[in-house]
Amino acid sequence: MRATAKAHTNIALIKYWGKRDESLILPTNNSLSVTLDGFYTETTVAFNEALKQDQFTLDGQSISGVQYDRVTTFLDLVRDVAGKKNLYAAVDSVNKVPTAAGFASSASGFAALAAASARAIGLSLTDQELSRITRQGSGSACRSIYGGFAEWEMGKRADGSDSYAVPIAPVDHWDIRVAAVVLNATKKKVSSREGMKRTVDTSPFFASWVESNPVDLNGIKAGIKHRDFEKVGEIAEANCLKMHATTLGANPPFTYLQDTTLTVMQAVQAMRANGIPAFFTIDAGPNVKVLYLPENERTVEKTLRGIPGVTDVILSKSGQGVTYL
Ligand code: 2P0
Repeated sequence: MRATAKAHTNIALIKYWGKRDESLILPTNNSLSVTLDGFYTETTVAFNEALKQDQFTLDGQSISGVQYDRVTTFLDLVRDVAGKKNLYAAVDSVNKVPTAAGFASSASGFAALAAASARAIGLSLTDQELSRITRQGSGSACRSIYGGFAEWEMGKRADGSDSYAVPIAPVDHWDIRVAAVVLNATKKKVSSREGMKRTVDTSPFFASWVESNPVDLNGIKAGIKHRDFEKVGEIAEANCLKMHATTLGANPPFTYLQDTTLTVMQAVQAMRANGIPAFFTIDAGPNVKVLYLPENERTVEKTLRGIPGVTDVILSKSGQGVTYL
């Protein structure tokens, strides 16, 4: 009745931006990511008949409120699948995702929680089944089940049974690197959940965002297959810019890009002009992630550290999928 799982966070190269069903967490487009070895969550789940409710500690602190509610709502789902309605759990999570780096810890967090809780309650799930359940904790988490590159297939069905991630290429297929650029920036005002919703509901650019997705997706999959870094980088950077463009058309309009974000974007493009292949991608926040190849690591790190407003640069390789400890 007890299991421990480790899951890494991931960075989307083709972004998930928009839901067609908010409670089941069903997206309006496929997305594709690379799992990162530098950032992870380890979670132990112990179901215990003596417990009257779930307990949740994160980095040794007892958690209540919205974060606790998201965990218990997710465990209800696992209990439901296992047919063990009133069996509560003690959940103990340790997060190795520095919040300053601007990665959503919800991806590694829900992937580790899903894997540990499913195993602890005695469910034996395929990766696809695990990914489908994980999706209902947090959308991007469903891609963290796999190492290397993974694609979340949006699915068509209203019940979400065909919406889960699948592996695209394992971690040893291609050694591409990601630098997380930490910026001197202000806290974001619009959460990704709220930002996504506002964009879907009000942005006239949203329809074209969805429409242009299959071309980006097919192009990047071909690029990954042939280890074509320029192609993958160009598509990832353009896809990220399209996502951010949708927010400017929302009502009320908003953007996650800050002045320091733009400075880093321009520095990355200047590196390219100087012959160093490097490309940026940005999630629902001000921080920038830079894609590069191992042979350029020193130059890329040095250049990024020299940009005004950059407070840290954290380098990562691509990482493994879920493991059990
Ligand atoms: C992604 N993001 O594909 C995109 C790119 C942000 C920008 O997934 O509501 O925390 O839990 O499904 O997964 C952030 O949203 O949202 C996200 P929910 P999530 O990585």
